[in-house]
Amino acid sequence: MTNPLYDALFGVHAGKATPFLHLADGQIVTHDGFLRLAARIAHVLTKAGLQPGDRLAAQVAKSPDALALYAACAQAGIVFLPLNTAYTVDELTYFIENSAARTVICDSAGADELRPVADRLGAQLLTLNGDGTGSLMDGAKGQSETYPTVARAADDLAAFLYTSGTTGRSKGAMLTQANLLSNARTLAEHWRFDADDILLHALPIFHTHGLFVATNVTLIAGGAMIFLPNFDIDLMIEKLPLATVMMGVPTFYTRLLDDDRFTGNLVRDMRLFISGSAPLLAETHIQFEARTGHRILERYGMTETNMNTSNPYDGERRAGTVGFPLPGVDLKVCDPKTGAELPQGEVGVIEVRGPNVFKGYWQMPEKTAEELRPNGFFITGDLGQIDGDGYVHIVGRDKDLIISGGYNIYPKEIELVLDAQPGVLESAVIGVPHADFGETVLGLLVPEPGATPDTDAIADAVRDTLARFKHPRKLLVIDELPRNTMGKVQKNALRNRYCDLFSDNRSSVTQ
Ligand code: MCA
Ligand code: AMP
Repeated sequence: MTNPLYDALFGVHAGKATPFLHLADGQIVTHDGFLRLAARIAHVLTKAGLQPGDRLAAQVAKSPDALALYAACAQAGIVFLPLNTAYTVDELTYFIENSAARTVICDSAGADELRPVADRLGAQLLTLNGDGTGSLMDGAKGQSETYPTVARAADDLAAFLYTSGTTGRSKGAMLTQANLLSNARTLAEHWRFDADDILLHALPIFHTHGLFVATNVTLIAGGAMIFLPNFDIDLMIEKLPLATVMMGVPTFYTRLLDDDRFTGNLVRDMRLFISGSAPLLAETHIQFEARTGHRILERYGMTETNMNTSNPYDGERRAGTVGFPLPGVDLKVCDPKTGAELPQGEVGVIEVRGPNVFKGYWQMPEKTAEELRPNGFFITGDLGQIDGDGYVHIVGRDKDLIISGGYNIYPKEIELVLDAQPGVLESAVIGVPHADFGETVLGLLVPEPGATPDTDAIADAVRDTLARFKHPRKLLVIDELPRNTMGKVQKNALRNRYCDLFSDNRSSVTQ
């Protein structure tokens, strides 16, 4: 009996004293040391009563222990549910309840607030802090460093990642072992990863990009990572000369280009820079090449699908495009209304099919049916076009989504909070260009007749409910929302009206 994901990513490294994680302070965690750490954690989880197939929700700081928790879940057959560290208790409550997570792991600082929620929902609470303290690691101290890997089938669930929806309700995307493994294999081969690679890892590990793309690809190739807690420009400049590959969201690249210490000489030993999660401006691509001689390789993916397309490793990495469908991925551009495939060159909704495409949304068969066709094609909601050479261009979105610094924000979720505030008749939330984050959130409020909404009080209410990165950077009170003849709010008109609000002023980042 085997566990395909654990065996290929982790088990294969048993006994290897080679470096896996290079930490910011210079400490090294070897491949074998990492596996032993994961085994000890797996024992704690099993002794706590977790069974294969149970969900474990984790809102923890990025650390080797947090990554080992992922490996431990894979080894014990537990479904890993990583959560953004910015989520509020309100948001966490939904995820814990919806997933029926049996165990919740959080930072000690948040434990008092979360414990009543966990108790009410019948989940046990353990703590894990960024410095390796907390009840999870206390429990792991005396445990055996080997753990009998639980057998899993390729179609068994490995992880849930929540993705917000246009209705404002988050959906748990169910990812199987085969989804993660097939994509890791394809990407490692496509991007030529090997055991000599050292990936500079400054992304969070609660999303596909940092966890599955960066980490799984490095693991499957047997390489190492310079594992930084977050994106800190000074640390990036210090560590870049030691790396061979970097993965980042476009904000990483624009922030590096804004720093004079970032030069071609600094990255002379680098072999590859990869960008994704949000559109990389052609201008950034060009400036980056002029500064370093490297052409950034842009790829395109989603939580539900892992990675779908990539620019070529050897061929032309074309600025403003996301390259070609990956081997094994079918991609077509379809009429948004009929679903019929459109002729090459026309703009339509991108649909994808392949071993990378998820199993569906947890306990939401109707939502799954709306987006996943019976023939296996997933309707991405991204608008695209395929050029004469076969390169895929993302030209817009058929879904109401804002991407800020690589984080997805669904306006509906914020509008629901704004609409409920005193004096607000209705609201519209839009994304407007922002020099640092690509896009940022603008909230537009229409007052009830005779009312004057208190924008400070409204900002406080948003702060209590939603994660920081979703907060509107500005709230404006306007007379009315523009609507079309069907009564639908014309967000494009609003986006055009407010497009210059933040575009060239980095100091307007804060509210
Ligand atoms: C931080 N803040 C943000 C964001 N990040 N606000 C909006 N959007 C954000 N992305 C808040 C902070 O809480 C802070 O609030 C203020 O904005 C300024 O923070 P700053 O220090 O400038 O930000 P930072 O901490 O340096 O973070 C920026 C970042 C980070 C490095 C770009 O957001 C990041 O690591 N993004 C990567 C996200 C990612 O991994 N996405 C992949 C999703 P205050 O001023 O109140 O303190 S997976 C995916 O999309 C698919 C599958 C794919 O294709 O990969
Ligand atoms: P998520 O739901 O967090 O998985 O985000 C997926 C979305 O990010 C996609 O549907 C796209 O809209 C966007 N995205 C990811 N990579 C790219 C890219 N390279 N260019 C443009 N948009 C991207």
